[in-house]
Amino acid sequence: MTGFHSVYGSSPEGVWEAPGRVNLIGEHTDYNDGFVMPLALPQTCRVEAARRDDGVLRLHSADTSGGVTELRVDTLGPQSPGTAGDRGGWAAYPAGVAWALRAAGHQVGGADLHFESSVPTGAGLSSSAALEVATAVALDGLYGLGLPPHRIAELCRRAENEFAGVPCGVMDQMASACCTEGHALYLDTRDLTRRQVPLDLAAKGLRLLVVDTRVKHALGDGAYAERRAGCEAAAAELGVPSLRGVTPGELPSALGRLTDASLRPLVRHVVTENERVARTIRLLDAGETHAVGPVLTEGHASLRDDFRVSCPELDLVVEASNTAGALGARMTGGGFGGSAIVLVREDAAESVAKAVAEAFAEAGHRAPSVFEAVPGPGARRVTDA
Ligand code: GAF
Repeated sequence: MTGFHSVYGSSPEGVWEAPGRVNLIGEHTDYNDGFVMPLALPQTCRVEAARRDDGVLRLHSADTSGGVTELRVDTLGPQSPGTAGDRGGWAAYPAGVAWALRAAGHQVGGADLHFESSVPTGAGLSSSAALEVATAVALDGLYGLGLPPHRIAELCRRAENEFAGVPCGVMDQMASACCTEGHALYLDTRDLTRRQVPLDLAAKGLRLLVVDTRVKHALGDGAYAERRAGCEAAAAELGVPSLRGVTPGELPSALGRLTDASLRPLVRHVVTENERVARTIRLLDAGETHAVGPVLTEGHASLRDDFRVSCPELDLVVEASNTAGALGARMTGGGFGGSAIVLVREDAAESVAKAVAEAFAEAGHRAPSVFEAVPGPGARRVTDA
């Protein structure tokens, strides 16, 4: 018996899946119209779903206690009390997606949805985006909307911003909806132009490790929003629509023009990070994947020292990995906890992972969880039932 059947007493019409992600490079650039390069993880949010004709949306997750959340789709709204739009709990994400689809004029009615996710939560691996995108592709399938993946991503981002109240950029939803197996997604977040970049690490004798520090992060808290507001204030003072409008060559003069000194490191990070994405794509196109390592480490230093979104555990992953012979490492995602990625030669993967675990034990930190990231596919229908 499927989870859906045991909750709702009937069979689902279909099963859909959407992955979590890690971002190779391009951090805190997406809300500055910049460049990012995420890849989809094998861990996914899976949803079994069936259409309902009475306008009722029922939501159930195997990963949380609390039973079934029941809502009417025609009463959903970011501000309506008593709906999931009260911003409490996981159900705000799928409910927000139903709201965003309807707000965009798509004919979406009721549904029964049962979720089960293998994407760790609070680990900076986009469990929320996976939940949103899984909901969107399921509703798209149930109601025959035929939306393209990038449109799914945009609507999911709207749900997260306006319904769940998290001021994120579009990277995570685009990664979950648009990534393809064996590739990183090189994305210009200003106009969503993108390219699938082959990333066959094994063929190069390399591995990409994900180290989840198990320090929980929450994007909803003030620090992410503060960084975003700082970037917007700097862009306004510099007279550009976003920090994307500042080129590396213009950086020194831009920094000099900012009257609020606390904004300078934010600008420096965003401008240099966009340049690191450009360098990374050049290296990957030239087949020099191993040379991406130092770019990752440089990006980490910028996130730690200029953007100030790292934490001691993430810094320790980077330091211990590099000391043990990794090619490079950096925090990935929003920061303030969560995960780091480590690029390593295959024959050093085990010793590097061991060195990180030992460094954590010595520092008195909880043991991290380490796994390998192999670029997986984006959101998809898995089966009819
Ligand atoms: C989080 C956000 F959701 C993304 O939009 C992005 O800003 C990222 O942090 C930082 O690059 O994952």
